[in-house]
Amino acid sequence: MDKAELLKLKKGSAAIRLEAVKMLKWRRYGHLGGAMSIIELLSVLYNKQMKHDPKNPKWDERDYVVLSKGHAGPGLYATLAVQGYFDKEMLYTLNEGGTNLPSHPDRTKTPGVDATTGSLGQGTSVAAGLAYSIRMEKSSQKVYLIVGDGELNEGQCWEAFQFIAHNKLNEVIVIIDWNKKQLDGPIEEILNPFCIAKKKEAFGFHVIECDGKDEEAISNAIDAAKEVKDSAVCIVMDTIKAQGVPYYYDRSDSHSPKFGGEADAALDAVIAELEAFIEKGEI
Ligand SMILES: Cc1ncc(C[n+]2csc(CCOP(=O)(O)OP(=O)(O)O)c2C)c(N)n1
Ligand SMILES: [Mg+2]
Repeated sequence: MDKAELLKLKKGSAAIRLEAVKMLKWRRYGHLGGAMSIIELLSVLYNKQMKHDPKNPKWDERDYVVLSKGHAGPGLYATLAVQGYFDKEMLYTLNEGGTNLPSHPDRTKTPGVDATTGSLGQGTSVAAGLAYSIRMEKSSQKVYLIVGDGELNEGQCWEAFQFIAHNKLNEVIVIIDWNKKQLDGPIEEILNPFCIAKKKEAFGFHVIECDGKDEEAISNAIDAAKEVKDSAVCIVMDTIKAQGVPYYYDRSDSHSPKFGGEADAALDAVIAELEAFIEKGEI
């Protein structure tokens, strides 16, 4: 990837993170940790890898994102606003009564949202069904299924994965956000999923591992996933919960903090840094 393209993707990540952090700080609470760990992925998907059209969200040939870890909705909303699916001002209705931006995505409310998610596990079956219909229609569309590592505790995920693998449904690229934490602690302590990559391999997937902090690595992993023709494919993406907001890296409330005081100061520092990078950042 050349430097100009990488800079575009990094500024794309910064623009999404900026809007998401500003929105969550304004709301005074929300799912920061899991939204932040997929920002680089969302930048790569919407700025480079996906076929989509913000002016025509229902375009027949679009690729689909299924955000199965639906609590990361604010990350997706910030992405869609930056892309122009709707005005950025709408971000400041997050979670309000009657909003089109409920905390978890709803396909009947938000332009650009193709799957209603939030009950963990269910998005994996939705994505399997979408991929199967793409296969039946002989379409070239793709489904990008984003699953949390804690979410893997849901048995439904493994039922859907088995279906995807059995049918060699590479129309869906399964992406696991391996941020090593779930709601109330490290995944290994709450309910250990053991080695996710080995487990996915045992389930019949071609597994690609990548650094989820690095846009180039993510994009290369997706390129490699698109080349897999004879089996299901899964990317295990190594990330940090609350990625890009270091104040939360070691805090136990990183999943869904309440803001104010010291936390606001930390968010303000991140906002200032992101704004400066977007304006005149180099790599
Ligand atoms: C079926 C179901 N059970 C419980 C919850 C509550 N819940 C929301 S997020 C979460 C933890 C998810 O962890 P992980 O998938 O690792 O998310 P991330 O670290 O990416 O935020 C839980 C238990 C839920 N949304 N759905
Ligand atoms: Mg997690």
